[in-house]
Amino acid sequence: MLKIFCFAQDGEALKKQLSRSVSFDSGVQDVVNDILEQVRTRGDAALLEYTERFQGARLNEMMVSGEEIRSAYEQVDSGFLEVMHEAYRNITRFHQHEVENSFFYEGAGGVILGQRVTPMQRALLYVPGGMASYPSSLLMNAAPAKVAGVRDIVVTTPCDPDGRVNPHILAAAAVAGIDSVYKLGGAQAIAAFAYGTESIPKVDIITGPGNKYVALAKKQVFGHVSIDSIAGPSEVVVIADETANPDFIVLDMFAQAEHDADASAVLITPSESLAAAVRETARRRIGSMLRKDIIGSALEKNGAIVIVQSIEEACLVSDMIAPEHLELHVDRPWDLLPSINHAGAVFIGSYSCETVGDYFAGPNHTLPTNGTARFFSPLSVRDFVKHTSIISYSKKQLQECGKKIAAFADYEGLQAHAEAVRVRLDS
Ligand code: HSO
Ligand code: ZN
Repeated sequence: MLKIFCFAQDGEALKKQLSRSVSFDSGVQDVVNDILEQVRTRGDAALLEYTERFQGARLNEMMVSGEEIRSAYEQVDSGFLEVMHEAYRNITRFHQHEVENSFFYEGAGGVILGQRVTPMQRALLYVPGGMASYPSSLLMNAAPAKVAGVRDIVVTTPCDPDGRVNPHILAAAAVAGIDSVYKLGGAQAIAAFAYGTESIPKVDIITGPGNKYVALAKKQVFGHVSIDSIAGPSEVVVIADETANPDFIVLDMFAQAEHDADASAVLITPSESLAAAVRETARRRIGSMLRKDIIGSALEKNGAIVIVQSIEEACLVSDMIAPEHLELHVDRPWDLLPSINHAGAVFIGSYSCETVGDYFAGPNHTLPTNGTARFFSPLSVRDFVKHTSIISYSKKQLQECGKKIAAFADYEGLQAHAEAVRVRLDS
């Protein structure tokens, strides 16, 4: 199930094992384009037709009532509510550190320049249905939007054929203080909130994971609205030395693999004995896992143990992968940090397991996947704000530099630009 590769000798085979294509096939493209176009032009009517076709639900009301949210909150286990509240506080606190201030300063000649940071007004948080319907993702999407100051935060998640929504998701919405929850899913939901319909006001940003239809729809509406990054199958890399605990490593690899059969989990180590122990432990433990089929196929397709010559080489290999999650199970984990350039989140030491970050620690669990940690960042407050430049010149200040600015415009052959300055110099 977990193949062992030697980095120096099996480079090509390893590359093949770890290469992951995320292209959308043209069938999916056509379906999504059609849905986007229908909802854009026919609004609610198309939205409700698709909801009936894909979710099997005939909706009279697209929103979950306040009463349903309250009763879900009361119905779920109190221990679950407590841990969600505590996690939400941790996530909020982390995101408060990201808040960016507006700035103003005096430029040459006393002109005033600056940048205002203001929140987007309306955000949609998409929460998938089915196996990947995670209350934790709702909390992770809600906290940075709230901290950014977004006024209207709405959630949408597909309902079942009876029009019911997962109560754990509703309880998470209540924990995050969100009372607008829609029962819509799929590309049709993305279209409705990106373009607006008779009953759904357009939003400014759409975030949250979804299946390939949702992902492609988000990609297509980008520009019309803002979006977070497109989530691909998720991945973990573990760098470990001979001091590491094979049980910890195996369960962390399984934790990533149980998300879906396209997930990937890779151990990189200079220790051959650790490699053998991890492979053996994985073999022994997989039979007891509830999601053993998913874990087995993820590890078969996208799992690997890579033997390297040194921990330094392990960091290089990890940087080549640019993983979403990187765990450091080594004797002096902080020492490796300067050698890591590309990773969505780094988990320092063998007790900082990914599960802690997925649910509780505070940093966002929406992370760049599929090698995009080279240029993308975790979901943050920055995604929910925008920047406005401020420029203030007095008449005297313009007179001091107006001539050369007009000349600049002349060089570009833009007469009106030049005259717009000169008319003020003469006034
Ligand atoms: N590991 C996922 C997030 C998650 N895990 C949600 C459990 N629930 C992101 O890669
Ligand atoms: Zn997870």
